[in-house]
Amino acid sequence: MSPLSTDTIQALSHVHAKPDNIRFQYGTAGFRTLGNILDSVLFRTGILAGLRSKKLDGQTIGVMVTASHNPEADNGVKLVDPYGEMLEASWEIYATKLANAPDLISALEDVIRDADIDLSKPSHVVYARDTRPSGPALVAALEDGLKVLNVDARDAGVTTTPILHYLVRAINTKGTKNSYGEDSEQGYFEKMTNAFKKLVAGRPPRDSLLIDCANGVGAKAAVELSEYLGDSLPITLENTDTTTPGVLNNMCGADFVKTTQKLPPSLANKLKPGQRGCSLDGDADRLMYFYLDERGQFRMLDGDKIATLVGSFIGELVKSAGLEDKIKVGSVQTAYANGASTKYLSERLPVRCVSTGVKHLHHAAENFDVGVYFEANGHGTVLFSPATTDRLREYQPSTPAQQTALEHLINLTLLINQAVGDALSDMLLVEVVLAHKNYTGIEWDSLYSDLPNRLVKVVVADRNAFQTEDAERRLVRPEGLQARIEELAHRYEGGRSFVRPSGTEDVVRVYAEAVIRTQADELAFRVAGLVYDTAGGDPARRPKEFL
Ligand code: NG1
Ligand code: ZN
Repeated sequence: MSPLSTDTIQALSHVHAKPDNIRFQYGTAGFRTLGNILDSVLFRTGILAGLRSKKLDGQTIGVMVTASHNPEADNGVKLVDPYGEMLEASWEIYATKLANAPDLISALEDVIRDADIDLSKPSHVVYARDTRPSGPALVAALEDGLKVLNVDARDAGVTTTPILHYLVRAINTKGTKNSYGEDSEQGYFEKMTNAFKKLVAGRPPRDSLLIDCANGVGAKAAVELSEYLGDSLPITLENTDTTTPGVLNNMCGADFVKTTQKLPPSLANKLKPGQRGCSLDGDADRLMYFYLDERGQFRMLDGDKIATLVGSFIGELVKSAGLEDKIKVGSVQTAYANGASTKYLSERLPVRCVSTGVKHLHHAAENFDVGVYFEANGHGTVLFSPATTDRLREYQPSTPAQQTALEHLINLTLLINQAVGDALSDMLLVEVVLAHKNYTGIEWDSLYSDLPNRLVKVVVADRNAFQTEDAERRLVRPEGLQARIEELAHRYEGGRSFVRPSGTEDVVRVYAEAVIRTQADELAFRVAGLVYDTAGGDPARRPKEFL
């Protein structure tokens, strides 16, 4: 085992000094906070990525520098494991430990010992960043970290989170039976658009889809995508400004649409009634659809609507292919899924509820032959198990109709980015289903009616005082609070409310839904008030709506 080059580490960790009095935490989305305090974290994450690759015998690890849908001044970093999945949970602890260590060298020695890492192994890392202004400096700090272990590193430049995940998986599966595709952006776009073109071949031409790119990196990817799509799907790109300071995710993008349940003002005179529109988030892994109805009212088609559309379509294809006894399609949601979507899906597929966070959804989806998972906020994908992919490849259909359905299923395995939720791939998937069903947004929306709902944030002294069970649907701490929430929820028709601490922000989130809009709002604010009071908030700062 070659020793650590402690002199280099000392020198560089001096350059990338850790700020005092800040505690960093590798959470569900990696490290995420203000971009201007992350320099030391990026340097240390570079070293960690090298160690992770050595631990995995030199397989390529991904590093993505992004703060997704968060404000432009924020930034973050997360590691991607070899098949494009999230970093293994036990390593999140190492990440946090290294980021906070006063003595980096001794912390590194601990990690190396604890994880039993052989430093003489090779290490490979591929990294990318979104369009945030703090990105270049943070990438430079990351590169210094990568130098410490002489990592063989590849800069994937400015690209989307899902493309980085795709690259990681493509690099690590190159030349194997499970080869995921060419390890380049071109490979990504060709794979996806070739499958899309086959899936929509012979369908009537679609009217133009308007894409809100959140003024982020999705704009760059969408421009490229449109070239590969040619006339197979007409698209119009909006909010593509990646250079004006302050515009990223500002009053636009998937998170704005989901949290405000409104059309981004910049699209007001652009989206025609009945036209399909969609919003990406700042790193293009979330997708929200919407349209304006005949009265000009905004109608949102969120992750739940996508899950129901896609889940039932794939279920039908499996049936048409004559494979329903061999391939079980299931769906995974979180407690944030609209109750109406859960009802709709449960009548068609097995549905599981898991804790918030992509890794929980992803793992649960792996337990189905085909697992459809989407968070209500528009992050999700579909996983085909390796056995299912083999089965599709080997299956001999007995009728032309079965043959057609089989080909569609195989093309879906190529269209869908199975490494991670991918707004562009999900968007093409939605477009395929709409083309097959000959649906506009209106028909899609009419499959079921969302229960009105409201999500509220509450700032409390210590969010760790809130502990949950049953996939976060019930609070076990603070004691007694759950019973009071239920007591409130029972007063409203279709009332449901739950409370959990956020994994990405220092807040507690309150969700409520009910049959009537005003009641959903009232329930949310009453529960929020309850949380605020129970958690000992300062009465002077108790938000007015809670009263
Ligand atoms: P937290 O902050 O733990 O609620 C948020 C989203 C998650 C997930 C993560 C990662 C909601 C209510 N929560 O988590 O769904 O996307 O961010 O980005 O949307
Ligand atoms: Zn994102």
